[in-house]
Amino acid sequence: MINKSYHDNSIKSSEITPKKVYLSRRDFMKMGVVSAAAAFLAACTGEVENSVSLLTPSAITSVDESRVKGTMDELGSALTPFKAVTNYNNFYEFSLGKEEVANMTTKFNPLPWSLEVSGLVRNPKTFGFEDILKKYSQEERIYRLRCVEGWSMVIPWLGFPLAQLLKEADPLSDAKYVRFVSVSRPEEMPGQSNPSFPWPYQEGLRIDEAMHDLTILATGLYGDPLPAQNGAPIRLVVPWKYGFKSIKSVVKIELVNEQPSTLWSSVSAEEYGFYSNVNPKHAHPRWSQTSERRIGEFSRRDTLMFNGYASQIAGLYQGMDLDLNF
Ligand SMILES: Nc1nc2c(c(=O)[nH]1)N[C@H]1C(S)=C(S)[C@@H](COP(=O)(O)O)O[C@H]1N2
Ligand SMILES: [Mo]
Repeated sequence: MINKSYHDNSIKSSEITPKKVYLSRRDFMKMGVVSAAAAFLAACTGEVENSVSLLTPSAITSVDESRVKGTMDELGSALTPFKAVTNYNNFYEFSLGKEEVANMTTKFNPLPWSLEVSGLVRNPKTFGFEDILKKYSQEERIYRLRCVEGWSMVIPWLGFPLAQLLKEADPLSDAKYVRFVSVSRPEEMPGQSNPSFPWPYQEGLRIDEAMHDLTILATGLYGDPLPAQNGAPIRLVVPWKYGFKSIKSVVKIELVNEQPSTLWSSVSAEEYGFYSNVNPKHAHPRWSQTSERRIGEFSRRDTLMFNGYASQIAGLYQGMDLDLNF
């Protein structure tokens, strides 16, 4: 039985002008300033200093947004305000209520953290989170995030290409897929007591998708360490796929030979396929995917094929029937 509230896009009245997401006219002016220089900056993925501090991620409640004032994604969209990015979250390990997740993370202390890279590789390794920050320099990536429910955000992540980690692990030739597993801490994550889900959260990518330069492991957003509600201390971000593929709080990355099972496919295979590429032409069985609500905007906008990243990733799916492989 599928509870209808799971990934349900029915618009609650509270969502139409969510209090925490509402932007004042002044904010709009601030975020929406179109300057050629800012557009150019956003089009590049700039290296930032490798100095992400090891603060307890959940302690961060605000950032200096002036640093990114006027910054846009490469399509000219403003960044979603920090407040919305960190107070409107899907993170079912904590709660099914998006506006409640942030407040449910008080018991979650991500550090110390270890990330295991194992399976069909020549160099299996378990990293401490600090090792990862030291080893891989963090760069800023401004990506659109499109939830399968029909809303989206533009988020300035800090992170590094997953490919760097995978190359170091040195996959064997029979490694065809990558399996990701989230942390299991029921004593810190109240939602993991919900028996409707096969915990821990799991995801998967084909190895060429995982090696693509757009695929990153994120360790921060808005220039600061990741808040707990966004998947502290390290999470996957795959911007051309529906948001649920971007698994949070990852503890294990395993190279495997067979297509891994995923949490959402095991809940409802006909609704949440393995690929889950953003595709306005492939409807969810219960709703259309042709448009989306950008958080902070008043009218809906068209959903773009592969979430606007088609020119960069379409080669991955040449010759594939995207309706069969949804
Ligand atoms: N472990 C885990 N990862 C997860 C989820 C989750 O519930 N648990 N939700 C997914 C969904 S549905 C979305 S839309 C994004 C939301 O990421 P954000 O809260 O950082 O915007 O995280 C994804 N990763
Ligand atoms: Mo989502």
